[in-house]
Amino acid sequence: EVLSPEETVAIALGSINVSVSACVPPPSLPRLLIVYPWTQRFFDNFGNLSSPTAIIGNPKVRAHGKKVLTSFGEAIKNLENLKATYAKLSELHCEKLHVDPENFRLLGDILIIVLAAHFTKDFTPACQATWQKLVGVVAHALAYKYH
Ligand code: HEG
Repeated sequence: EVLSPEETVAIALGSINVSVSACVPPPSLPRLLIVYPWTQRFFDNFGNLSSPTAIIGNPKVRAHGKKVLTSFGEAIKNLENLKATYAKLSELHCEKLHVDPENFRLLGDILIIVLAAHFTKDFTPACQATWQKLVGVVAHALAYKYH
């Protein structure tokens, strides 16, 4: 899926009524690890992931979730040039981390759910539609260097 010029501008100007930084308080990475427990295997050096409480309280998970969201924020600033923006990260996730790109989609969907739970009725269907596209293009760009 491709973002229309209008959508690109809407995201870049922050005129859609949620922002990535605003969603840092309800984090999405712990949810990924809780809802899809097999994703925990990528983080086996992160310490205690033995229960939802442990995952939510784990400082390494928290720090990493922030890193991922910050990087996600980069996408919003570089919508015209996503493949180049994520080329290095795509290589890292493929060649070193061996993260199946399906997980990018799962994380994108989790992010949408977190946004919906947090912003409730402000997260309108139109707003969701734009975010679905955004997480789609990010997942696509991150999978670009896979072979
Ligand atoms: Mg990834 C490292 C971004 C999804 C597993 N991820 C990183 C890093 C960034 C990043 C910026 C740090 C790179 C570095 O240190 O140079 N990740 C990123 C984005 C997205 C994503 C933008 C999707 C939107 N990552 C993702 C998913 C998984 C995953 C779905 C696994 C289920 N990432 C992963 C692991 C590391 C990174 C295991 C290394 C963590 C570490 O050991 O510190």
